[in-house]
Amino acid sequence: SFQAIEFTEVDGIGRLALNRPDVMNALNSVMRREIVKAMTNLSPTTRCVVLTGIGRAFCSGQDLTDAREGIDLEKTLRDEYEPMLAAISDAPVPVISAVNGVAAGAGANLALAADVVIATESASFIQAFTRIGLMPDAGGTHIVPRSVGSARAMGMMLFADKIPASKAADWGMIWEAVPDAEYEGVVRARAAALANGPTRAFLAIREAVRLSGSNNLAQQLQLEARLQGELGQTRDFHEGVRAFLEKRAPDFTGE
Ligand code: T3D
Repeated sequence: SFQAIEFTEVDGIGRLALNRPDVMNALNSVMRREIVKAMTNLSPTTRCVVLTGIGRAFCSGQDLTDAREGIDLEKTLRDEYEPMLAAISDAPVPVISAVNGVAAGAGANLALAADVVIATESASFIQAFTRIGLMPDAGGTHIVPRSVGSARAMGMMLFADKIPASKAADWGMIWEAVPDAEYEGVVRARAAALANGPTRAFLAIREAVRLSGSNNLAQQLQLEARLQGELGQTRDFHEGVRAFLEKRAPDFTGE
């Protein structure tokens, strides 16, 4: 069992909850290692993971009580942050970040590493790094300019402004901001949709969308042909077509 996270699974939906609520779920070494451990030991029945926070915050970023003068930030990023981010962004199943409250510093960028981000309207995102004399890390300088453009990325990173969830959604940094009263239900429905969906198609979409940033159109068309060729051999594709023709809901199994 875990100290700094909680992991549970119900109906194919894994729930990875950051669990240091007294410090707004600040990231320490134990939490980073446990995220990797949970994500690399998913059971074969898990078909979607929801990454969220316990208490009033999603995650406040690096635990600043661990960040004393002389700390080797490069080593921490390479040895602990990179594997953590890879565990989320290259997960074998789709990952939803369910942002229940403030997501600051590396906590914001951890949330953004998921396939889809759903936030409650009272949540917010803060590229807090310059407040302590650092630049954004944890993948933020890659993902944020691609989703919101460089003008907004630069503004939020230089000024470390708090971006409310609804603005983050308007800007295309996240998928949706949901009124607090509806948030739990929306997260549950979206997670169920992914857990009961064509997993391999979801992972192919992730790969293609990610590579679109560096491929030209001809390369992307080749990639689509290859990935779609693979999906055309899957049980879920055959089931999807059969279900359509039989006018019933498909029963996707992820195979
Ligand atoms: O080290 C490396 O390897 C480099 C990597 C760096 C990556 C980074 O993430 S750098 C950025 C680090 N994060 C921050 O700078 C954010 C710090 N936190 C805040 O700005 C605020 O706490 C929040 C905006 C997140 C929330 O504000 P608020 O007013 O709602 O809550 P609060 O009162 O500030 O926090 C509640 C408690 O959590 C408080 O403790 P207390 O007073 O009740 O004993 C606070 O100290 C603690 N806390 C919040 N964030 C952190 C933290 N403790 C340790 N580390 C934190 N990051």
